[in-house]
Amino acid sequence: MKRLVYLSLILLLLAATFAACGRRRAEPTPEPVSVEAGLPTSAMEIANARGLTPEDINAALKTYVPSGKWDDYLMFTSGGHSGQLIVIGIPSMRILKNIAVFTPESWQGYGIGGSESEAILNAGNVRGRTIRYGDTHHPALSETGGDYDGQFVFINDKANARIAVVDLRDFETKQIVKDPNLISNHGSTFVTPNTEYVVQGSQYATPLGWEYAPIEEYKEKYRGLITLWKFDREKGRIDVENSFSIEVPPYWQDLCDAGKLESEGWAFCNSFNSEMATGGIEEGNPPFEAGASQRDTDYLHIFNWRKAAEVVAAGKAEVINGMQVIRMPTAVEEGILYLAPEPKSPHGADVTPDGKYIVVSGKLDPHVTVYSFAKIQQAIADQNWELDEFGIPVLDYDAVRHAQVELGLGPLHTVYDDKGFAYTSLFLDSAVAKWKLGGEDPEAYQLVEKLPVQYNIGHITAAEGDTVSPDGLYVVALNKWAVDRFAPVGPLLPQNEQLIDISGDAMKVIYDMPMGIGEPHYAQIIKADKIQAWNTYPEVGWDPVAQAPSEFATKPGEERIERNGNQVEVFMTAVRSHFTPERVMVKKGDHVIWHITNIETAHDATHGFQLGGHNVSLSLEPGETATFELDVDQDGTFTFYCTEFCSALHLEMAGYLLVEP
Ligand code: CUK
Ligand code: CUA
Repeated sequence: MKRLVYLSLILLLLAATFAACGRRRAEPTPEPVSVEAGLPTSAMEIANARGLTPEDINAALKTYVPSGKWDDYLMFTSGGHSGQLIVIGIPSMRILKNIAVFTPESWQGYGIGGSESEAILNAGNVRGRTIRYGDTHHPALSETGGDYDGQFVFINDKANARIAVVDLRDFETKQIVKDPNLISNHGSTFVTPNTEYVVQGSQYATPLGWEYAPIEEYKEKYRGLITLWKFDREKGRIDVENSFSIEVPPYWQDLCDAGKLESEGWAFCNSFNSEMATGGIEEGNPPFEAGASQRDTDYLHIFNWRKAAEVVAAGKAEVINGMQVIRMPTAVEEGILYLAPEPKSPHGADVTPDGKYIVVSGKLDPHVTVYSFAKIQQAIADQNWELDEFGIPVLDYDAVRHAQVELGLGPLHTVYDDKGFAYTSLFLDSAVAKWKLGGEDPEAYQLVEKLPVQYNIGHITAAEGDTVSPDGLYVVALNKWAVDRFAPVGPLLPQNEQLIDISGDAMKVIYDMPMGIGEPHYAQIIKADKIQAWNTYPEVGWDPVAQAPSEFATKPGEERIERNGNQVEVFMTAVRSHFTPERVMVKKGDHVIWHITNIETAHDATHGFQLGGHNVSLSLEPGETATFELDVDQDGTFTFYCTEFCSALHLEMAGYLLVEP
């Protein structure tokens, strides 16, 4: 508290001095009160020398986290087409970790050279083809009672319709699942309020299982799917067998959100090609951008996922490519699927914290449209609908639309704070719009303020923003263009993540953070103290892939090399500053299974392992046992060494792999 008073005092002093400077330079600096002499003056000197304005100083004081102090929040941001997931501290905006998900990563030894984590990536291969890239869009933190619980985070790969599970005990990817009926997804991932399901929506329609069908058969054969991946929290894995999909029309579904509180049990997805345009600019057809924007409205998809789960349990789903799929007629008959018109080319669908309203933004409409869940339920009860050409009830627009607010050009995504305000990204305006949620009174929904951002904001995210109780304080603008914001680094520019202080009456940008790792789409921000990550693995000899003791754990003194025919098994330990054994002798043609246990128990005593010429890289965190397999098909003399500078004798932590001809 004392510190705060002290800081605000400096701030006030500086602000006052600056204001004074602007007018008349000669004015004397105000006498510092109960502050160690000299400090404000030297801070002033620094500020002057660096040309900082009072606003800059304000921003710096709000975001500076001194050495040894921790951030209040962690943001999990998608790495876009880097295929990764990035952890950033807030308010410092420092990158804490780049979690390897769909792409191999050398530092973490993820997905490389016959390792166990390579098997995780291989589970995401597509029809036998090795896939080593991804396009991550929407991270979703696991929830309990509609609140982030800090246990897991899920993320999708849009390019290949895959979902990954990351365990927040060690911040490592544990599982990748591939939807057998989709080749791309987008409205993913979103969790139901107790993480019963991880929701995945499709985007570009294809025949189920992406088998060939002429594009002329688009309406008959092409489909979208909403997949509900069942999550087994105990095992920390998606339970594919108990997962299922709901077949939907080929309307190009977009973003989804799960209902909560009042609307728990339901989920909502946009769509943006209800025209069912099929492209073909090269043949004189309207291009997709025009063809998919002809109509004034598209469709909000409204699902009853609880009902859907019951229908699957009752055996009314059809198994397609090994996945349970509720076909459209069943979905209609059972009251699982409804549509509602929504303004032109919508993008975001975001449920309010109380679960009572769904906010939809039309990319080509300057308004956000607010739907009332109660009105949706009433329209369903009244059968106030018409059928679309697939026989799906389209609820009456006027009956379900609750309010509309004009915000500006290109509204995309909406997040919420704790004071009844919503924040919507405006892509074309390059701005964040803050507006008032009006509850039951449609007239009370009003635009409050617009803040320019740099530039072309896509998603926006808020502290604890997708929970039933957002925190306020911060939102982050995830901007697509950075043009003039940072020193030039060649034609490929980083994206710009801007931290915005929303604690006061007026929004303020207080930090620009270049994201030079990939394009962030969505991000979620969780209170840092909700995450109980391990410092070291629970016991020496731990298998992080199984999250259980490893059967290949090797104790000091039990290191050995066993030969069985041409199969050689190495049981190695790593400790500061040696591997045991240091010489591994094999013969050309051997198959080597190599286990290494880091027997350290000290916090941060990580060893790395790289073997020249063999595409092998491991990270061995304290307690970890890792395994890789190797076909030794070249004779020669090879070296391996520890890649973490773990001690003064780290360079000596090395060894030889000798392969006899
Ligand atoms: S999308 Cu990228 S800005 Cu995939 Cu959520 Cu809207
Ligand atoms: Cu172990 Cu360097």
